[in-house]
Amino acid sequence: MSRPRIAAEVADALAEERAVVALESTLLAHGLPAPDNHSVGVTLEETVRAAGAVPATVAVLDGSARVGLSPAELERVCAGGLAKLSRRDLGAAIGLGVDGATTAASTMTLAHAAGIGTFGTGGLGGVHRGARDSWDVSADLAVLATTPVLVVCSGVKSILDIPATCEQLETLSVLVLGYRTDTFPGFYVRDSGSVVPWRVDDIDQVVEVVNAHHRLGVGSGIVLANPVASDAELDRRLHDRVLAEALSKIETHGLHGRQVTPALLDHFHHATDGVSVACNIALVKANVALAARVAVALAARRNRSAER
Ligand code: PSU
Ligand code: MN
Repeated sequence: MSRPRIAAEVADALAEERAVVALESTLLAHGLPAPDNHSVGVTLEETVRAAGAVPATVAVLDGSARVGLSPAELERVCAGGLAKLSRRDLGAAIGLGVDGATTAASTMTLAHAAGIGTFGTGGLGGVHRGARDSWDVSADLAVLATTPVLVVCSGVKSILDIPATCEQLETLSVLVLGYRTDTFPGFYVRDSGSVVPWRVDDIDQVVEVVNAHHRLGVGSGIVLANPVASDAELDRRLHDRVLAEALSKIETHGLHGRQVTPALLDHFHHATDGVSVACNIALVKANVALAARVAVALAARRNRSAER
């Protein structure tokens, strides 16, 4: 992979081994309604800075892979009309000179190419319900298998098949850590019912585990699963009812493939009167804040080891 174009501020921080956090653009361009998406994009960058790290929002603009955006570029990402780019799409978007928003898969790819090891986002893609017939499994999982990046997220949405997603993460050797939790978070809800293989309770433990994983050269990614705060979680009964409605709507309308997720999310937004959007925004901010604290602690550890 040719090196992406790295913003000067990000390049300086990397050269000085300071903390950098990668942020994705698909969650802004396709995961949140406008105009909230732009204010969320700005807030996420501010959240990273407030913790003492440098934000690097990733996107493809005019056929150039960017790691770190100017304010005008961030606005462009949120203005609509961008393609959704998974890792396989990067070459096409670059070769054809178009704009696109990066998913977790392509953000991890470009972050790793730039030398960034920490990424904060909302939720990962995973195994869809009915994947046994549709084969719909997000490339996020395959990329995590081969990209040694730490992803801080709130698990995967309950519109997916969460137990199957957890099985796949195990198959692909992706290390999953529950941050102060024993259960895998289900995005809008703290507890999906699936368990995490490992629990960590503070940043020092995260740093020890991340460094040990990378030193061994396992080569895969790490998921730090951070449940949404209790006061921002969707009410369980509301969640279960809206999910059931959404799933039956998909069935009645015979939707499949890439139509499924937007339709499910749209139903959540309307049927919860925007509460699901507020929940989404709360959890992504918390994940990005945690990612920044981890990145700062990892950088401090690197610098301490270098001094010895
Ligand atoms: N899950 C969310 N919000 C999102 C996404 C997933 O709760 O915005 C986005 C992320 O960019 C993720 C992508 O990487 O969707 C997965 O898409 P697919 O299933 O098409 O691989
Ligand atoms: Mn898919």
